[in-house]
Amino acid sequence: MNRNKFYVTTPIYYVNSKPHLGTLYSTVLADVAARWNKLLGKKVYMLTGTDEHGQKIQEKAQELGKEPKAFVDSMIPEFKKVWEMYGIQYDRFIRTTDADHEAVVVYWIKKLQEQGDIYKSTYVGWYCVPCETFVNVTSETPKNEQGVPCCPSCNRAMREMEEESYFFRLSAYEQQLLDFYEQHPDFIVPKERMNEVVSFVKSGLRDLSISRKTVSWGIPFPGDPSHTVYVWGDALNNYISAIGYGQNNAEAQKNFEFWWPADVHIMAKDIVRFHAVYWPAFLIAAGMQPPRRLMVHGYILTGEQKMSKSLGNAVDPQDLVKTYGADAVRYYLLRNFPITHDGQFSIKSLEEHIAADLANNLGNLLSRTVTLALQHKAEKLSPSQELETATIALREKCAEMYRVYWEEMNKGMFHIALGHVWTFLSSVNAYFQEFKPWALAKTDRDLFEEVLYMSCHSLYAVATVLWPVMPSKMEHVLAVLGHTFVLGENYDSELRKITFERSYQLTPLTAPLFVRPVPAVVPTEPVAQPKVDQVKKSDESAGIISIDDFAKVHLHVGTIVQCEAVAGSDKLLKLQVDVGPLGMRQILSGVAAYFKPEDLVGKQGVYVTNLAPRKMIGHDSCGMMLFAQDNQGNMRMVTVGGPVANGTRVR
Ligand code: ME8
Repeated sequence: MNRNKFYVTTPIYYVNSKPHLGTLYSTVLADVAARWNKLLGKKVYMLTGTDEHGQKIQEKAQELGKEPKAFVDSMIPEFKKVWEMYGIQYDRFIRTTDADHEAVVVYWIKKLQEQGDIYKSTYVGWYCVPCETFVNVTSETPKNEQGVPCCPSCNRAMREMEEESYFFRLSAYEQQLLDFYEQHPDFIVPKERMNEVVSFVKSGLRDLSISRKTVSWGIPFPGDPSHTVYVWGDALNNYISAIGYGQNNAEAQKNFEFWWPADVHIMAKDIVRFHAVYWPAFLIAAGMQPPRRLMVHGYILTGEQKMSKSLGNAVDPQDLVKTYGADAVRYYLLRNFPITHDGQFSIKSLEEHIAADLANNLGNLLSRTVTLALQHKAEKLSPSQELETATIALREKCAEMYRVYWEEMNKGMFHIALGHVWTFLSSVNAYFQEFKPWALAKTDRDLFEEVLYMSCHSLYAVATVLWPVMPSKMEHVLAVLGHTFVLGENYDSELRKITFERSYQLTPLTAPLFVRPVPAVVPTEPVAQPKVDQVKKSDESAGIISIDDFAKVHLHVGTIVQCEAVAGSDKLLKLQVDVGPLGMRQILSGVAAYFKPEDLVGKQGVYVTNLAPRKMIGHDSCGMMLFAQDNQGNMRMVTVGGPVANGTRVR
């Protein structure tokens, strides 16, 4: 296995409408993974593109009175524009109407035909046009008011079909798929998705229809041009056609052998079955290895619904970039949405992250350091020989931050990786505050320079590790510290070292790194007010309460997606908790003596969500996390017996 290459893909998006925040999310995840691997010194190939054939696109073009090809051509600039705005560095933008891709699909089908994996029959059943999928209707399938079965994935009414079709012998690959899953238990992240896939395959695979007779907008089916290739049979092959599969030339073949198998296909859970069942079966049938990993992320929700083009609740990334800038939105997407869970988008939480994490914790540290150094003619900072214990400890924390960041980034757990960076930044801010370099400037020049040096060292490490997430802002931070960011430098081995090696040549900051947004007037999530107790008064003297009294307390399950120490307090931890439909909550909890922030990140706990918000040393706390402490002082978080959706009420 070539560990020095990294091939990452996004889904190829349908072009029935322009990109929205959900499609941007997958694309940013892929870009961050690609840049992270570049930072580690690997050869990287990132693929994105568009899925342009099929019934859905054909009908959309008809609706607009356009020829399908003219319609799809008209949509491409929209995608490329948004990816450029967000600094997406793809190596190829593949379109399923590209000639080399079409040729590969034809080659692949012919190969399957020759080996007897394709036969002609009739498809009788239901089809979901928005998902471009055949659905096996059972008694469990939901129906609309007219009694028409609805798609289990998107919930829209399906169409009944009876159509001659070519079938791929998917059922013949059932055992090989099960063997593959068993040998590759990490094939799908998160693991729960893997269990769903395995039980789907175990329940028995039916052969898959791979042609459509009534859809003319597609690749003509080899040997029978009255059919076109089913859009998923066409689209999935983009991952191999883009890198030279099936071409009759040595260079393309070499290229394919170098990059395949893909290291990670990124997607949301809506299209897992296509990637985890059909795609590996197609590949195994044609004699290729399945991809190494599927990274399946959650949905960005608006309210409680999946954000989607067709539901009309989509946020336009072009609007966000104008107000907040690309890097801040990229950061928000990675930090606010735990990759394995659904998460709600809100302008309020976007602005809170920009203000607290970017403008305050990071931007202020940079501007305080640089301003103070330049004010006191310390524009060149070099490592001191003898160091304070606190400096040595912080330097070690810096290397430790990199170690855990590295691990989480390689697992694709970007939100957790970022949590570690901000925990470290809190320590740097606390160190800065403790040593008060503005006072030291007059009393102890050596220590003053040591503190500023340590701060630059930390900012250098932070900016380098954050480059994949916020490339343009972090290159700027590095430039202010006197370093030109160039890929190819051995940042990985440098960041692993604990020693001080660099000198920093500071230049003035001409503007704040991140502008704190003027808070949008968005009401906080409405929390239903408890009804006035109209039932008989409970026996308060005995401590007995009625069920209605209990119902006044709203308890919900939530996942801690960030946790950090609170500067100036040794008791408090500041938690950002994903409470599902109730949104992200900032909750302060007095348990710093018992837990390190990283112990809590990613854990599900139980929270009182209707406590009146209160301020604790300048920070808002909107809820209370429940803990249990015994007489020996053991402190444990209150949690649920197994994972449940965030926002689930505890009763
Ligand atoms: O399915 N939250 O294309 P598509 C998070 N053409 N991610 C979201 C999202 C949301 N609300 N909405 C969309 C297709 N996505 C096929 C793919 S691949 C060979 C063919 C992202 O335009 C997410 O990655 O419907 C999801 O899987 C994908 O867009 C679906 O894009």
